[in-house]
Amino acid sequence: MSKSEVKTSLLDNMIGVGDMVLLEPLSENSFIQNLKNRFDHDEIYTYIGTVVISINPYQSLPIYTADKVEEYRNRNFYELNPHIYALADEAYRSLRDQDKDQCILITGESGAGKTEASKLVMSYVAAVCGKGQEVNKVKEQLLQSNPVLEAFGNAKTVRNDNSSRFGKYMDIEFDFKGDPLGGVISNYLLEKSRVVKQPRGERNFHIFYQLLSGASDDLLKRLKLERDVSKYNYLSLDSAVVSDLDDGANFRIIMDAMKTVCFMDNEVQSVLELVAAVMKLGNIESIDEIIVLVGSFYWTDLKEICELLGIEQIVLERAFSSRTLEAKQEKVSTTLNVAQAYYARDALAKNLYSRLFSWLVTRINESIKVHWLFSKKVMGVLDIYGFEIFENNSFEQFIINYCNEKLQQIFIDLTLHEEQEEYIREGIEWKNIEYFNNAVICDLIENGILAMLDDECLRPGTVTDETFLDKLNTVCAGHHHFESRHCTNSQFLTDHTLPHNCFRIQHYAGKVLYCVEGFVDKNNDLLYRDLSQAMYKARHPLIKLLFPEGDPSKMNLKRPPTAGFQFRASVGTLMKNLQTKNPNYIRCIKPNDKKAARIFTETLVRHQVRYLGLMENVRVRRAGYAFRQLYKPCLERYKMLCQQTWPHWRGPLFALEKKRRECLEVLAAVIQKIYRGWKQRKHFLLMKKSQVVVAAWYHEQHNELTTSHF
Ligand code: AOV
Ligand code: MG
Repeated sequence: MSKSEVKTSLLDNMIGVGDMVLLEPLSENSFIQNLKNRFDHDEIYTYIGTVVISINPYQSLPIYTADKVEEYRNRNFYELNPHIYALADEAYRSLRDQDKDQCILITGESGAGKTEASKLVMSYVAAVCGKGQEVNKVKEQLLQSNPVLEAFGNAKTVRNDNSSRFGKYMDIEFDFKGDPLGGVISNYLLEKSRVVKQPRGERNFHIFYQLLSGASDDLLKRLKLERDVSKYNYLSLDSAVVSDLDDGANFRIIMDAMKTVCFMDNEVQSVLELVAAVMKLGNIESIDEIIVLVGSFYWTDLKEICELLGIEQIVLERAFSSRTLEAKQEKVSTTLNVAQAYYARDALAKNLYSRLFSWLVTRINESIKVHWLFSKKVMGVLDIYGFEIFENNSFEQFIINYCNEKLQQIFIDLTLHEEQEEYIREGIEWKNIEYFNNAVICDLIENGILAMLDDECLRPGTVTDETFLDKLNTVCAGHHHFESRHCTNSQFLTDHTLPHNCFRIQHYAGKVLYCVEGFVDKNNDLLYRDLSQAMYKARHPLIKLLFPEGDPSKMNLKRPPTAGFQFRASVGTLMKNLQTKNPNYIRCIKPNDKKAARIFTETLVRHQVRYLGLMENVRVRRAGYAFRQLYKPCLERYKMLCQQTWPHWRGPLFALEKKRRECLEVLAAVIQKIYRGWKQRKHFLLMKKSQVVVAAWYHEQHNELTTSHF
């Protein structure tokens, strides 16, 4: 069969080309046209081999029904229309049947559909894996952890009405039969600055609005809250109502979800008390313009916070108005000025909320933990905050974009670099395909900027954002991906329009201008000891737990590692963890900047296709071998097809009809080849893309042989 015949048959019932590997001719334009053609027909998924490209439809499509789940269940990857379910099914089956730990890596910029994709994968796996009362309970808990964490960790941004403001990695653990046992969630740096201030057009975390809108009058009264959003300084007003979000209904969903995840009633109450306290903290204002004196705060809110948290009012008032410094074992108390008092108030609100968030993750983990130890298989699902460029970018965007660089690095490493290296190792003739390796940017951030920031933060003496930028200018001078007003590189022309307090990084996904204001402070992430001690003195059990460093007996504890250091370490651990698993990629693309259905902005998509390295991905895939398997399992599986490997062999299978027989004969020849080649090469590289297509086509026609039979 000729290649063109194969293609025609595949295209018969498919819009455009389902697998970019088969796209003829291949160019960036034809690639984008194919995506557009499919998107226009509501085909949002397209493959590059086993990588799934997913374009956000911004509308609910009828493609996630129970019937669809059944359609994709136990079917081979290339058999049906491209779908995220096919990837989920493949990953699940290879975990269950081949004992390979899997990870699902979902990438794409903010609003591209990562979080939705992660939920689709999880719900698909939950639908197809084992049943039974115990198993169903585990599944429910795993699934219901999502709405809880989204309520506390997501917010409306200009890019996405439900933007993840934290990174999440969830390991789902299965037993040998493939039934889920439980899981573990890791969270990465919550964007806590949002608690006290949001950019124009954005909101605080969902839970604040949900609570005010959905709580009963009685509950609000107990929490000493008023329903009116405008009463709270920390809650933005201009975008308090988001058209697609029903905060009230969502509040009830979250409360139910917390029950499913086994939060006790008193725990839920404690959590809501802390949320209320954070909201009210924003309302504490100094009535004295110059110096904060005890008793000079607006009284009601402070009093109510103290009642909610079980803190003596005088203790909190003192902590907001003075600071104890220790020098040479002597304690000196200084009075805070108004700016310092506001700073202390905001620092407390941010810390309270982010610690509450981490506690929620820990608490959920307790519920979904696997209690008994035996061999288990793991599927990890990674859903982080996507690459973002805002009008004003600060430390948070820097961290978020760094995380995205690392993920892009894994993709490059495994699909472009490692793939090509493997061919070379196997002694296969290979023409190298060029691609941009962002390792150089990861290095700039890790060993340049973050390392320098830590040096500054730990240095004695006066340290400011400006001294940090000065140092950066010296250390990063000449780096191709770094630029600031006082430091240019050979790639960019000197840009005198750059503000003095900024630096610019040429990321894999575009140039981002970061303002250094707040970098040192956010990296230090320190809370005045007076505040942590005040919190520790609270009678509220949860709040005491959240501020262990306030314990007077732990006064001499070393300072905690900086935020940058911790983030870098946890991302490093995550990357190592991911590399031990079999990766499955979902590359999410955002079709337009309007959050609107049916609009495909070509320039926007082209930009993403470029920086995601999708063209290089197709080229490597096309030139390479789509299927490979180690000799041993392959021989084991097919030894009965040929005389040399199977003593009971009784000749070719004449009873079969012609096409099927031909196919098996091809396989038999291949098995002979493997047998002869045994021990000469580590891997057996079996099929070029055209042959895989034959197999896939063959399946469609005869419902028989497909690539995954190998
Ligand atoms: P993100 O996770 O990639 O952004 P989301 O998964 O939150 O993006 O998607 C943004 C919005 O797009 C969702 O709230 C849905 O309204 C819509 N959407 C995404 N995928 C689908 C789909 N498959 N079907 C229907 N609607 C969809 V961020 O967390 O901001 O990086 O940080
Ligand atoms: Mg998200």
